[in-house]
Amino acid sequence: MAGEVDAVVVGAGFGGMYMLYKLREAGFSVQGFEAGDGVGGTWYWNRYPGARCDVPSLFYSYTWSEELQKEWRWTEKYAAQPEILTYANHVADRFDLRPMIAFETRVLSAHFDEAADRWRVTTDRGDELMARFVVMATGCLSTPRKPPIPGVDDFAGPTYHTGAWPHEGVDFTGQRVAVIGTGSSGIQSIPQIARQADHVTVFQRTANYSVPANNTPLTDKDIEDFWKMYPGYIAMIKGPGLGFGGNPANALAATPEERRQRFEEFWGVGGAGFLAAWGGIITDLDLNTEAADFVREKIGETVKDPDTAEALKPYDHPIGTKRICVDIDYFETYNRPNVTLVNLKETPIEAIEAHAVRTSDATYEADALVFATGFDAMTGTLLAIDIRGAGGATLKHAWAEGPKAYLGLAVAGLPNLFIVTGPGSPSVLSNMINSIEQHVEWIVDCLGYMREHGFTRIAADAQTQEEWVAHVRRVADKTLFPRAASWYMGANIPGKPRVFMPYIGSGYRKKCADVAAAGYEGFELAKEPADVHAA
Ligand code: N01
Repeated sequence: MAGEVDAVVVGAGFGGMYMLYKLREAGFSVQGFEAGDGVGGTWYWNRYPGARCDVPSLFYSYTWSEELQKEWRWTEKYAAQPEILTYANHVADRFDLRPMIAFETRVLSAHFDEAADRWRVTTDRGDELMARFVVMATGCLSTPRKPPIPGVDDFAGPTYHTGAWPHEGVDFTGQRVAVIGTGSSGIQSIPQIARQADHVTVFQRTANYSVPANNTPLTDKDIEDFWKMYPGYIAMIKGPGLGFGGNPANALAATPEERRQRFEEFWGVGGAGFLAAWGGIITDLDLNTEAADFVREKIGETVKDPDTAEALKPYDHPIGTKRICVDIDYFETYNRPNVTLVNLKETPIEAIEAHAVRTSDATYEADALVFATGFDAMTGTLLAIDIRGAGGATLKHAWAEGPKAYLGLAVAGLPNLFIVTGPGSPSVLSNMINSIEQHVEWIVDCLGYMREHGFTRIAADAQTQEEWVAHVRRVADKTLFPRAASWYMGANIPGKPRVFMPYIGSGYRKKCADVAAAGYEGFELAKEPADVHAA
């Protein structure tokens, strides 16, 4: 493919699909590229057993088409991956998005041609396309990562990564399976694998907090109730933007019994909402410790073997500072006779061998190996593309000390390039669908404004970007988040700069709207390559 379009959109997950739709509706010519052979992004790749949404599905749906909302019927409170992928396919068909997407095509580079104010985009299929704008809808968790364990490629049997699971599924019947990693993906898949396999050995480096999903089928009454509160929900998500944190005053004014009572109530409801039992869990260490103690108690009550229970209790980070997990029968699974927990804090993995995982004190034979070891989050996928902006400046260089993006939407030095839910925006600590919609709408409005006013170039101002990045850090530093070695901090990748990446302050949407209303304050706009002026 060659030629020119107004915009290239990279990725056909929920961000890319809506971006393509909105750009087409606004009259822009657009080409999408997607590495997979279908739409759905994270829900296309993460097909591991037990993969399921941890946001209630009624709220994990696009809101931009009320007809779509009304005609789609989720079957469970937390939909499983196949149902979410079916939804993504339904959207692609209903809105005729597929003709705009080149599937099984990976974007390799995007170089900005300053003389033409256009990007030259190339792919692994030899495409070379010119585009005024590039939108990276590449997802926050889309580069799966295998850890650099000695012998990692020496295993003789099949190996799988939860983030790139075979489409045809995996039958573990009769097998001894080793699972490395106990984040959300491990916690969701281990119970399912244990039901099928002969034996499962779980290699846990960091114990994790997990709350039962208490998943249920969705009833007509649930749907009716949803529609009753829908206007309020829409008003909330279109409002100024909620922050992440909250004030512990109410919790601290309550008695310990009252606090516990509320933890019980929220535990009973289930899901990540447990962290909202009291405002301030994520900012006040004493309150956080009470919540963490409560979860540790629950683990102790559930897991019968006391040593296993103790090993499963997280002590090394405040609750919520790593993504809280939502599970179905996770801790119960350790009561099965065919499941063994290996605590890597006591006996670290030394090597992977042809038929086993060897730790400092034992060798665990395995027929199959599952890596539930996460992603190079938020930056890995973008940095894998050779992105060169004005003056040949590379994204790699710009982000050498950690990701910097104004509002998480644009990077100084990379004109006319936008990121959907990039670092410095609420992204992974918000409902992703809501945040995607807000970014897509902001970007399309921006392109419309430029078209209307004859601008051909927009770039984030470097100083304004620095101030935003500092603000993002200051807000995070007021919470307990930086205390965890989490992927939010880049801590899961050796050598990755430790920067807290999502924005957790309040008023984010209002800030974006104010920036736009002021003629894109903090951005430089130009009509000709030579005519750059601050907005
Ligand atoms: O990945 P993770 P994930 N040796 O990075 C361990 C979203 N998601 O795929 O913590 C041994 O959280 C690592 O140990 P440690 C969600 O946002 C959502 O599970 O680094 N172990 C950890 O236990 C989530 O947060 C859903 O000490 C090693 C695990 O691997 C994000 O995706 C479902 C290791 C990685 O956990 C990522 O989740 C699934 C090593 N060398 C995912 N290296 C929903 O429910 C790493 N580990 C919607």
